[in-house]
Amino acid sequence: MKIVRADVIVTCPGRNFVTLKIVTDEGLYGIGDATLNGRELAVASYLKDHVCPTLIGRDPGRIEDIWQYLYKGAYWRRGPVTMTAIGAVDMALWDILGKAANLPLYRLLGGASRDSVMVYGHATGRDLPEALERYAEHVEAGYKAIRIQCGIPNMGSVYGVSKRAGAYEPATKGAVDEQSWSTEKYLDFVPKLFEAVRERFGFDTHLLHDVHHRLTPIEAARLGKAVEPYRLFWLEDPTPAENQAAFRLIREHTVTPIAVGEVFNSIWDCKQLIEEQLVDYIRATLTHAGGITHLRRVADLASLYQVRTGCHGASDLSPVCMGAALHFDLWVPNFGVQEYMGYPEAALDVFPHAWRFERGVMHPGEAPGHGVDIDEALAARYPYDPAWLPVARLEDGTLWNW
Ligand code: GCO
Ligand code: MG
Repeated sequence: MKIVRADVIVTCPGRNFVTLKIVTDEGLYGIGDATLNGRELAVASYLKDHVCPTLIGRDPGRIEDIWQYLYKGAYWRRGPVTMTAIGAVDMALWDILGKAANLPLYRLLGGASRDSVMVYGHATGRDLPEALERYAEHVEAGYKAIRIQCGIPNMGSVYGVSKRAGAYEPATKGAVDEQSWSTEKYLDFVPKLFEAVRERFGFDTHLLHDVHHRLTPIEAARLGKAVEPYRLFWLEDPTPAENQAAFRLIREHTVTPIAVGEVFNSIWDCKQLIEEQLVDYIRATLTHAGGITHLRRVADLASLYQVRTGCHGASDLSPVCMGAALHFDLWVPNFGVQEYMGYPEAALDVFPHAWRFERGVMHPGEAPGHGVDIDEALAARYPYDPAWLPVARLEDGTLWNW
């Protein structure tokens, strides 16, 4: 079998997605997600201009060799744009392999390690009563794990909370959304939020929260310690993780479990965090961390240190990534949880999929490959629509971590 075409499809069915389609001389094709939120066209160009031409004529079954070729052959290693492009190629090649073998991807990886995949949903409110209402809806829908984010009193806007009611989407059209941040107000309020959740719903659901890189290590340590009575499943991205050693400080002070890594793109970003057991869950996912071939290496390293996976699954990762991730999750021995935010209706139509959600768990389905396709005619009806991720500033105007 030979690769005869590789096309990049950019579409905006409710939000922007970049998809790579690799076609073989035998008519089989595979697709991969190449969406890097807010920087979509950089990856589209990287693929179109620098990767697709080099794929033509190759044997799509040589997945490892193609991965190494794209990683080492670029000379310029790692980085989100390169690794997202490699991730898309890798996902598409595994899809082709599954179709050629007539097997669902999870079976190629080694078969199911569990019956279904536990996912966590987002309960988000502009204030405490609204956040608790959303939490109640998730409990009703059968979620076993729920992330809570809430507007902070006297703070204009905060990560994870939409200004309007309805689904949260960080990227905005037109001007960049500039949000303001006060660590003091946040740290004062957030323990009360968790207390209210446990008071109303007890301890039957796993409770998660995303700090979104906003605290310094010692502030994160203080928060982790303060919220220990509420027994969080995880506290996510409590501080930026470029400096992996910074997490030692958090670990010295608290037993609240820590999840990190949605912005990571390679094993090198989390090597120290894993080897020193500074985190409990690794959030890297297929699209941004080099596909199945690479994420499998990350998960295997993590398993040596009892670190579990918690793949990023925001709606800016396409339904293609969701499908492939569910196969990965069904197989990976050291699975923790999978994020699932849901998708706009139009996106679900553009990407016909075998995966399904039922009462807090998901399954990738039994279709050969990863089980997600793209309706190209429909995709063409939703042209690219530029959108920006927000930035955050301290109340005095200093640029902060969004
Ligand atoms: C999460 C993430 C997302 C990111 C988004 C950026 O935990 O789901 O923090 O909401 O902000 O993926 O594009
Ligand atoms: Mg996050």
